[in-house]
Amino acid sequence: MESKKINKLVLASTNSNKVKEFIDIFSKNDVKIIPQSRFGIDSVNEKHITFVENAIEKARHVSRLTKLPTIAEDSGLCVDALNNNPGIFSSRYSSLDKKNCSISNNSLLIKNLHNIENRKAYYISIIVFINYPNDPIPLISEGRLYGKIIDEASGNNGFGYDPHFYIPIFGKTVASMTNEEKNSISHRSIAINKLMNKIIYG
Ligand code: ITT
Repeated sequence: MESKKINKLVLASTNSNKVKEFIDIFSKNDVKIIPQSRFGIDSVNEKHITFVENAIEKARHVSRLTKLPTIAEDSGLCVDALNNNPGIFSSRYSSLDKKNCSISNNSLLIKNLHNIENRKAYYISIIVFINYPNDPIPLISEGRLYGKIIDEASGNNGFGYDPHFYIPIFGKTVASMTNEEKNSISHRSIAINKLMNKIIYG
């Protein structure tokens, strides 16, 4: 099978925590990640109703401005008892105008789960790769991490919902994991590894 060598990729994301995880995970594949901030590009409105459409929109926006092949991710927390919410609204759960208010997002999540026994949830990451803005065949990959939501925050690592997201097989929250532990099981690393296979061998 013929394989393609890639050593750099532009990442359409303005979330510095996410960017760091992408840099770490891709470095294992010897790929350097160049975030959109390096080109002074602002974020685009996430106006769609699916993760995949939002991810494509982010990638197109950055590829249009950089004229380079680009990857983007739309991710979120899907909670069983909340009809898979916050889902695509994960970064704006407590306020539609503000992204990444982790403290208020987490308080709202715990409030909405008050007296609810079913705490099953998963993180989902959808990553797309496009060669150029109007690429009709984006490569798309998905990763999930299953766990449950706990009321009491625990751990100082990670970001977003990590202090309340408990992974039974690890016996701790994602925020209590080291970066290496999180990257060994995360939705993001699963999606990135699948995407790398598609880019290299697809
Ligand atoms: P970009 O669009 O610029 O990449 P963003 O943070 O807005 O940044 P998303 O729209 O994909 O990205 O929203 C993802 C949100 O889902 C994120 O802000 C967290 O609230 C949550 N989330 C996703 N992955 C997570 C993780 O690994 N740990 C904690 N929370 C996560």
